[in-house]
Amino acid sequence: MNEQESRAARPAAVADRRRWALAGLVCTGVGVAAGEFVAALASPLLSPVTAVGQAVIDAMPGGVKEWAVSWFGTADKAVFIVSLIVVMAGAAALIGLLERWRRGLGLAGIAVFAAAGILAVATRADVSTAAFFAPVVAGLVAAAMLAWVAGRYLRARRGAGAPTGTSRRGFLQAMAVGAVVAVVAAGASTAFRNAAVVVSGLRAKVRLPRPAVPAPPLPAAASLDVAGLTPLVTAAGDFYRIDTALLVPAVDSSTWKLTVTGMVERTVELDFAQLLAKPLVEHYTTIACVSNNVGGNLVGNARWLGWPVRELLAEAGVRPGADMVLSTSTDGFTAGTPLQTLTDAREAIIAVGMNGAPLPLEHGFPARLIVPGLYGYVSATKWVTALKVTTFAADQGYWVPRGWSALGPIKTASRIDVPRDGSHVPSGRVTVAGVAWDPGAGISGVQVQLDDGPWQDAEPAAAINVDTWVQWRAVVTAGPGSHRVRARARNGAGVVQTSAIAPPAPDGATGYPQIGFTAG
Ligand SMILES: Nc1nc2c(c(=O)[nH]1)N[C@H]1C(S)=C(S)[C@@H](COP(=O)(O)O)O[C@H]1N2
Ligand SMILES: [Mo]
Repeated sequence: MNEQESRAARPAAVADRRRWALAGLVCTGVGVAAGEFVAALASPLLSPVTAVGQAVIDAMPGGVKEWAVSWFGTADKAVFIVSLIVVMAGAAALIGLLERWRRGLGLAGIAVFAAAGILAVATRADVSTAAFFAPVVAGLVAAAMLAWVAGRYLRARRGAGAPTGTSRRGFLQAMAVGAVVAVVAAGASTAFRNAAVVVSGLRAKVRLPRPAVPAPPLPAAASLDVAGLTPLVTAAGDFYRIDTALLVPAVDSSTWKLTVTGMVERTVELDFAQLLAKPLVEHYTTIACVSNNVGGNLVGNARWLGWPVRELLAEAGVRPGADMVLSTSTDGFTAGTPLQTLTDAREAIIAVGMNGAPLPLEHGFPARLIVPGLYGYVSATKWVTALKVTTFAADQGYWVPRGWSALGPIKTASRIDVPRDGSHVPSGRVTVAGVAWDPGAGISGVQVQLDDGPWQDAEPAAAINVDTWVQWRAVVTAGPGSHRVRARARNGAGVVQTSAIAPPAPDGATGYPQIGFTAG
């Protein structure tokens, strides 16, 4: 190498290093933005980057925090966030340089980044498991992009000596596109998360009124003491969630309105404060999803607080000829509910409370419908904003043109929770327990069958009311070996659930639930 070459090589090496640093920055940035976006979808109140920041703050010795406050005063948070971004950007550029130095080393750096994200997320309270995907997605996206960019760059350099002309332009274009993608994804997740934070703040301020008609206290005899049995009342955090919303709608309760239109004497409009001021009833109702398989867990029981739909419809004055109410959510979901189920004696309500708290965002804050006896897809509209009194001939709910039945009464069903399917238990007397439901009709009995033996009566617990599931238990005698247990419920009208096996579509699965276990 002569004088001239080495002088030319030095700036080329600097430019090369700069490019690798830029690649590290952009690839990591795209990964982090992708992770933020996934987190916003999965768990709107969780931001992995914020979690990392929070973890750093939590880990800081008190002295450092005081020093920061004394130096920066109320700007300490802003200073901290800027420092965090600078440090992260530095680390990201370093990742690019590491990759330049030794292929794979930058990828290892990304893995360290992702691991830090996972640790930070894990330290946050009440985080859904889905939130753990975010740092993983961030790491995979960043690593894939860096590997791709590095591969292309090296190939271009090998082909054309130093990357000049088209290959350099291509590289810069890729970096520009990556930067735009990162900014858009980060912006979208931030905007969405801010909305969720604002609405969560509104929700936290809601003071639910005392019910005009409280639910009677739970009968002590309604809960059986069997380990592994589904709790009588499902905690909001354990309640199944089904909806078509990609992002949990963040509905501002201060501007929310419910309007009643269609075949009515007068249009009625109700805001959240007016709804809370109505005489509210409290009622335990078990709701179920039509997609629930036999033995599945898309069913839950909660204490709902709300205003009877029949009262609202009476204010509007339903005109003759109507037979359906089409409810619409902010996200465009609709459900077609038979008018009669909203006007008869059952507690069909515009619910604002779930187990004593305002509805969680995921379950329809600020208001949703709950109609005892109907599958959710034809009745339980979350984030509900409009009721249109209409006819089945004129309108269809969201799932009907997609192949599901226009009418969706919940079918008599039972589930075996204990023993767990596939478990091993001591032989002899084996406790079998589960839940059974037929909202509207109630449950009058449950039977179980061990292998091909006779059906024997189980002991149902006391019912809360006809709209909720009941727990039940039985004792079977099982010798050593493998066994099968089936169950069947009898509803309040004396009708036993059908043994005919049917899939969920178009109007709900049927068949006896069955589990297998070994004894010995
Ligand atoms: N806005 C809206 N409401 C909806 C749905 C939906 O997709 N969007 N799904 C319905 C279905 S299919 C069911 S089973 C219930 C589930 O209510 P949960 O998520 O509170 O358990 O909500 C109903 N309400
Ligand atoms: Mo559903």
